[in-house]
Amino acid sequence: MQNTATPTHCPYCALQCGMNLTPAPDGTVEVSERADFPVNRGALCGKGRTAPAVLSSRVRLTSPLVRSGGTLVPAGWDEALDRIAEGLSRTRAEHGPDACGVFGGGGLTNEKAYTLGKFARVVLGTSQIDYNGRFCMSSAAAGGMKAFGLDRGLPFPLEDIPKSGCVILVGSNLAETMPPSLRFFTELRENGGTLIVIDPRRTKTAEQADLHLMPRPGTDLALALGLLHLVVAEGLVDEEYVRERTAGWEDARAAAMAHWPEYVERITGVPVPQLRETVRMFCEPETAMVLTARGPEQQSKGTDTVSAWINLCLATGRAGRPYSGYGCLTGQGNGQGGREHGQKADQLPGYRKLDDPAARAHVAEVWGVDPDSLPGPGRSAYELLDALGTDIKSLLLMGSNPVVSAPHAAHIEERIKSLDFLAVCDVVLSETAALADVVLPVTQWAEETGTTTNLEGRVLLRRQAITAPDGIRSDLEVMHELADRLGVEKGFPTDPEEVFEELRRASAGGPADYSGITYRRLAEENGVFWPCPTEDMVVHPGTPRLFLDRFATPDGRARFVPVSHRAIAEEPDEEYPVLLTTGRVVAQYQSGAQTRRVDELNAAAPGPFVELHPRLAERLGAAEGDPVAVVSRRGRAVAPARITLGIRPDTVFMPFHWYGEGRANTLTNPALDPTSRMPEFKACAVRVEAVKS
Ligand SMILES: Nc1nc2c(c(=O)[nH]1)N[C@H]1C(S)=C(S)[C@@H](COP(=O)(O)OP(=O)(O)OC[C@H]3O[C@@H](n4cnc5c(=O)[nH]c(N)nc54)[C@H](O)[C@@H]3O)O[C@H]1N2
Ligand SMILES: Nc1nc2c(c(=O)[nH]1)N[C@H]1C(S)=C(S)[C@@H](COP(=O)(O)OP(=O)(O)OC[C@H]3O[C@@H](n4cnc5c(=O)[nH]c(N)nc54)[C@H](O)[C@@H]3O)O[C@H]1N2
Ligand code: SF4
Ligand SMILES: [Mo]
Repeated sequence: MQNTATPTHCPYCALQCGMNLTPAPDGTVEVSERADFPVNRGALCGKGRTAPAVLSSRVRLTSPLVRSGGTLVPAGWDEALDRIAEGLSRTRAEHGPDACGVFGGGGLTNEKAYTLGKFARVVLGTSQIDYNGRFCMSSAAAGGMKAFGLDRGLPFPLEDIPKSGCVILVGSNLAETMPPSLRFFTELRENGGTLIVIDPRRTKTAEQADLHLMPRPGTDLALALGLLHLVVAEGLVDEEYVRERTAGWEDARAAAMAHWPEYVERITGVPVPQLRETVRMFCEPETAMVLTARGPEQQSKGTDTVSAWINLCLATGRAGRPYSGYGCLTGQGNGQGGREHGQKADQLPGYRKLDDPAARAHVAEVWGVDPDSLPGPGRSAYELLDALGTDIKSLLLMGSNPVVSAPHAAHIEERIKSLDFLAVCDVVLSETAALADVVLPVTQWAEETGTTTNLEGRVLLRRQAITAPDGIRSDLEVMHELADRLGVEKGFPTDPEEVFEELRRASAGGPADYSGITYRRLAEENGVFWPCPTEDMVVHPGTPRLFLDRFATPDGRARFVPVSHRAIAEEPDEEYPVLLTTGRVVAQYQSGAQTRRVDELNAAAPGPFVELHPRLAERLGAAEGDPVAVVSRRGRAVAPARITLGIRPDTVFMPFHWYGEGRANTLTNPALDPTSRMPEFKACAVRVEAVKS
């Protein structure tokens, strides 16, 4: 590698901030500002700035590990790969292909996600593949598909936000989860637009808002319905737009009208005057947006909740028009692309459906297999993890740490331990990798090339900047070697560009069409927005803005979906009187597998905590920093109290980045949304107890 700066992108969240990497003589790599990338214009959060720390061999895996006499010991690559091939073959021979499971991640590049889906279906012949994106944005994806016929997180670039008249941010704490994006909202307000934040906590994001609504966790559906009721009652429906560009209004209107403002106030705790003020601020300007994130989506009614917010946008003519629309703030580095190319249980590349005969025929042809050989849709992420040790006997895991991040995590940990065989590819020895029979050390962002698709639907090229230490191989090499050992010698290239060329063909003509995108274009342009089909003689410019002429439904109209309020799966009662909600802090990422290995980040966010209101703290007799126990029907977690007026008195909050006694997911409820199969991370019933020391 040369000693010059390589322009590339951050390994972590869905902003995919641009950065330059320069190798230093001591083998480390330096991050510097890359001002030409419009999403972050050089700005980085602490995680992005310190990401090179995880490249250091001090914290990472540098050799394959195999279990021997109960402990993991270093081994050679051939032995480790042979063990995995044997483990998977034995399961397949004894219990059939569906007894082999595969679990992926939204942090994997498009090339890896594509290859993992192909590996499951072509090499293992299993239907049992899903990934952690199911825990992330599956409700927004389902809601977007129903209404617009297409799921792309944001239908417009972030740079459109400052040009809008009003933005409602529902359950996003982007000041902590995507800090450089805060700039767009600051500019919005400087331009005279308004920001409304809906969050049960007064977060750093809420502090920026013109209006902050603090609903009870799990009541966003009722809130959106109440707002739509007021829109109708106050004569603010855009009748012409509804007539010209939508279908299904009457049923959605009737459902919303049952949600009187006073009734909604009782459910949500948001006073009627605030509901009226929200409607006024949203409807007065020419243009307005609603953006949702995990707050309203990670609920057992997340899909209906997203539908309710979309209905509000449609009734007011705020979708498919410039500087207006509904969007979801996708989370993981490749949260968007990771859900498009086939690691999801029901899906084939290009966002095609696995149960669509034409889609099967197209992809089977690209893969050179018989369409009938492709398995059908499999289980969703939580259901797959819950079936480990019973129906699923062996698991190949790449890009997730479910022992920390899955709901009802103690149960999932037991399920994982009961497997006949577990193989994990990771860059560090995560808590889940520590349970494996074989662990393979793989290359990371700065050591490999690949594409990701950011929250705007912008496909980006992450470039290799340094060479990986000896003894480490890429995920693509691992899949190539395993395919070979399992009798499939062709079709699993190790060169990412070769994989991308195949992905282009597999996605051609599908909803997420990448066929007009090449590595060369990505290197020259600052990303290309899909859909980008191949066209004769002309270069397709990509599609930064969707739906301006028509929605992606057969008749071009958006669909209203009639929805009604329903309770969370586990309402508080006498025994468990408090609501627990969970989320993130700025200095840690996800299960913490990577960021807990960075000193600077650990100093900023050393461990879990329980955020609670002074009134609740007083009832417990707990002072700031005292350990408190949070107990749900699934388990007990203990962490220091963090007392703040910035949370509802009926709610406690825990970040989920840690393992051990403070693991938030010991408590969470795996109740699933019926459509998206998203677990209810954002609301469950608990009691809080003082811990005597
Ligand atoms: N620092 C950091 N940044 C990250 C990540 C990380 O782990 N750490 N992860 C990335 C990923 S994968 C994702 S998905 C995104 C997530 O990004 P966000 O969605 O912004 O993150 P969360 O903290 O999970 O949830 C956002 C807010 O929802 C609120 N909330 C809780 N319950 C409810 C509710 O019932 N209704 C409403 N309206 N709000 C509620 C919480 O108080 C919280 O402030 O962040 C990405 N960026
Ligand atoms: N209570 C609660 N739980 C939650 C959430 C919540 O809000 N509350 N949010 C949920 C959400 S939105 C998400 S996205 C999930 C995320 O939770 P996880 O799925 O656990 O995500 P990560 O911690 O990012 O795990 C990624 C793992 O893959 C490794 N890795 C990174 N890059 C690569 C690579 O290129 N190849 C391979 N093989 N490995 C790699 C990392 O080291 C790490 O061990 O958590 C969910 N869990
Ligand atoms: S905001 Fe996200 S993409 Fe940007 S530097 Fe931070 S973690 Fe990386
Ligand atoms: Mo996520």
